Amino acid sequence: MPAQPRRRTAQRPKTTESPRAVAQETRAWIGLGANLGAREAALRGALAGMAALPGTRVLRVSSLYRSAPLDAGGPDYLNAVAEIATTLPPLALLHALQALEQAAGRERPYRNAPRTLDLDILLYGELQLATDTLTLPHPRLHERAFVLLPLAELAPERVAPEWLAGVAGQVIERWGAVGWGKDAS
Ligand code: A4P
Ligand code: MG
Repeated sequence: MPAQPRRRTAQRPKTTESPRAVAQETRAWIGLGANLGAREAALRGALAGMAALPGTRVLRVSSLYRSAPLDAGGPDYLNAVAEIATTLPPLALLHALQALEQAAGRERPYRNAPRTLDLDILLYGELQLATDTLTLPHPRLHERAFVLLPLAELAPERVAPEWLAGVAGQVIERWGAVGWGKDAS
């Protein structure tokens, strides 16, 4: 019987790296608010801070909105929403956002106290979660014009028309662009 030609097995490309799982990016929407100090600068600083988080990109930012504090006291708020893509898991993202709040001088003397910076995770993909430290979607998302209007600019499919109708009585003013990223002058 004639000798069979030896079959060559395909060579794997040589690599010095070990195989690694590629972390999946999740789209998330972050609510930004400030009603103490240099409010616009704090929001711009927070956007830069988020863009510098590991595995995180700031994709889009809504307009700025100005409104009186809802269920709270103090000066008027400036609010906006940022759409991010991140490989950080939800709790790591929350802790990273809280570190940015601290760096902006956030103090928590009492609930809903005026603040130099508030960063809330409004939506983390489609995730639904209810733990002591993190609730997703954000539990008061649907009740607030200062969240729904900027969120509807970026992700109208995530904002039910009846929620918008429910906040139609809340006085809020579109204040302009945040002036961050390509919109910065
Ligand atoms: N927490 C649970 N779920 C989340 C989430 N999805 N994102 C926990 C962020 N945090 C979440 O938050 C208290 C705790 O909520 C955190 O420790 C976290 O484990 P906080 O920021 O420390 O305290 P807070 O600000 O008193 O609570 P929160 O939930 O941020 O307050 P709200 O309900 O957002 O209300 N009026 C206007 N016009 N604009 C505003 O931005 N903001 C508030 C604050 C009231 N009125 C306002 C505005
Ligand atoms: Mg908060």
